[in-house]
Amino acid sequence: MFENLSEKLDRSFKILKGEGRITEINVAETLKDVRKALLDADVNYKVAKQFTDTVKEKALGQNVLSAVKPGQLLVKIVHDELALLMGGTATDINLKPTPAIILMAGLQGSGKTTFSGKLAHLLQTKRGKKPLLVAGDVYRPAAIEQLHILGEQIGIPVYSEPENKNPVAIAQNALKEARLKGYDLVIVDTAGRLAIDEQMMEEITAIKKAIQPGEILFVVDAMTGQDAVNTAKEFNERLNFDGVVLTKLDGDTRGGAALSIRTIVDKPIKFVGTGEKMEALDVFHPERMADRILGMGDIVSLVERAQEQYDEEEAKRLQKKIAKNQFDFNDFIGQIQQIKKMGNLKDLASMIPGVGKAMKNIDVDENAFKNIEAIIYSMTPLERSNPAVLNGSRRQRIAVGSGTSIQEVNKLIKQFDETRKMMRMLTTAKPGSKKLPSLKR
Ligand SMILES: Nc1nc2c(ncn2[C@@H]2O[C@H](COP(=O)(O)OP(=O)(O)O)[C@@H](O)[C@H]2O)c(=O)[nH]1
Ligand SMILES: [Mg+2]
Repeated sequence: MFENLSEKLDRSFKILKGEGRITEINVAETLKDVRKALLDADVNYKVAKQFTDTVKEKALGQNVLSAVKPGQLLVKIVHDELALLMGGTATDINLKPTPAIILMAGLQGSGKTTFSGKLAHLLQTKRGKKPLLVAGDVYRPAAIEQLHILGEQIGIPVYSEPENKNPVAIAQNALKEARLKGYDLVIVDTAGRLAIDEQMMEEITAIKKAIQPGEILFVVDAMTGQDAVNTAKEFNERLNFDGVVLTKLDGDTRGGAALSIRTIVDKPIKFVGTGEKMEALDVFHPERMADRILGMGDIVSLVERAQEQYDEEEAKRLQKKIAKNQFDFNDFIGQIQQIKKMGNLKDLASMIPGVGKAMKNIDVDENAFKNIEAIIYSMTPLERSNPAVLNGSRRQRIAVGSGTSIQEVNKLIKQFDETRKMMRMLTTAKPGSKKLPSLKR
């Protein structure tokens, strides 16, 4: 995400690196490149011009301190302006009154249904809400089904009336149901068309009027670039929505939409979707996004996401097992699942400063775990908890069962043994003791 833009910005700052002072001439040169980088990233041209004008003004007004190089100073100014452009600080959603009502709006395929599920999941797990999802897309039976499947996955009930073709009535009925059964949050998914049309606008306006949502979120596919900005504008004129959700930021997007939407419609971006999984949702932080665009890496998000998935109790339990040399294949597969839960590996790695660029041309094999998992799943419970029993004939059986080869099975077991040994040394050794292996960095 944003790789193109950060690379280009990086290059334009290089022009300034050797310079001792920010002058009208060298800043103009650099900013011309910055503006071009923004335009290439699909940022609206007016927004790009306004942006570089502001940066220039600020840069020239600064006394360059001797400790700070002009290039660094300009990066800082650009960073702060980028964050401002995207809204400055994070904006929360309105969860009042009870039940709070959130209405989704957006074109077909923008990710409304997926996001409805993700948001319900997030608010249930993080904010202790009791949500009810409402299937308001009545035109395609598959749409109702899709929401039911998501609801099941995350354990959240879905209200639908497959025979009813009136989304306004369905939304009202859902609200009654929520009041009756004590749900404190109602998330209404709606239908979208492929392009903006009058009937769709009237329908969603009618739903808005009937249920008076405290929060209307406009969902938009970040990959649609400039079009995203135009659609946002039209929806905003009709609905006066409260916030924007940018989906598919995990894709090959140039990211310009994130930079322009805020300025054009003057509504905050509140969430970003970064994958198809229900966990792939981030609260939008303008500051952090600016860091990321400029290649500083989004360490804070990374740490938060990792912490969320990592259970401390589990860690303690594992540590004990390791110390007693009881770490087995069950624990091993548990660890693999933890890593997988954290989402797309490349995406995670790209949040680490410096790694984003290095990873650009490397394909992280998401299937790397597939064979390992297949092998472990082909083991009997006894074998998983007592790897020592894995003799030749057992290994042969596992290879056949998992569709791998005996070599692969042997390799995995060998690696497992070595990892186990290493972990044990690391957890049981006292600092300074001879048992501690020297780790070369
Ligand atoms: N990669 C990726 N795919 C997404 C994301 N959000 C939604 N999708 C996919 O985009 C497609 C359309 O999403 P859907 O929720 O059905 O859109 P709707 O028509 O607006 O309800 C589905 O295949 C989703 O799995 C996202 O953040 N990242
Ligand atoms: Mg849908």
